[in-house]
Amino acid sequence: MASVRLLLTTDTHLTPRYPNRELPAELWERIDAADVVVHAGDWMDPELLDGFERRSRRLVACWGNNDGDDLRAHLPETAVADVGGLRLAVTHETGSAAGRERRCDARFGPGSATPVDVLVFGHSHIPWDTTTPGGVRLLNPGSPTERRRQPVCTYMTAEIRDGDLLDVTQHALAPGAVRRD
Ligand SMILES: [Mn+2]
Repeated sequence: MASVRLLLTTDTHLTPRYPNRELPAELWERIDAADVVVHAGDWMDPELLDGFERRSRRLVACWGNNDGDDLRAHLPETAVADVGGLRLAVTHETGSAAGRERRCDARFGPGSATPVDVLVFGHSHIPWDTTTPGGVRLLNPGSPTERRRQPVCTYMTAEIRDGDLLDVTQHALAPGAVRRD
């Protein structure tokens, strides 16, 4: 059966405020290798979306609270797609960690208006991987450029085989791989 390689990222925060910041080469290599690329918003630089669209075989993406009108004109607040037999949603914000699973079940769980198997989100820059009581896998890949209080910058890969989400892996970027200023 077909397998689908996923690259998950969010909160790339490329902004003129940090003119030397760029997306780590390792992440571009993962984007090139993926069947489906997911970005959960806060791109900030519209040119980065152009780059993702050029280099991704398939892109599933949304805008974040720091994205301007140009990005919002090209992306939804929440994207939903069928990927490898799974229903996948991507949205930027899910609120605070407390109560996240309950809120995500209400929005995306069984019986909701938009039931999905997997929800990719961002905003906190804190990696997250849990499954709600309703069975929705919640994944925040963390930021590849702006780690804030986390020890390292991160992204995630996963694979869908026979309709199952497998091999969900959080990758730490080496400090030298990230130009942050
Ligand atoms: Mn944000």
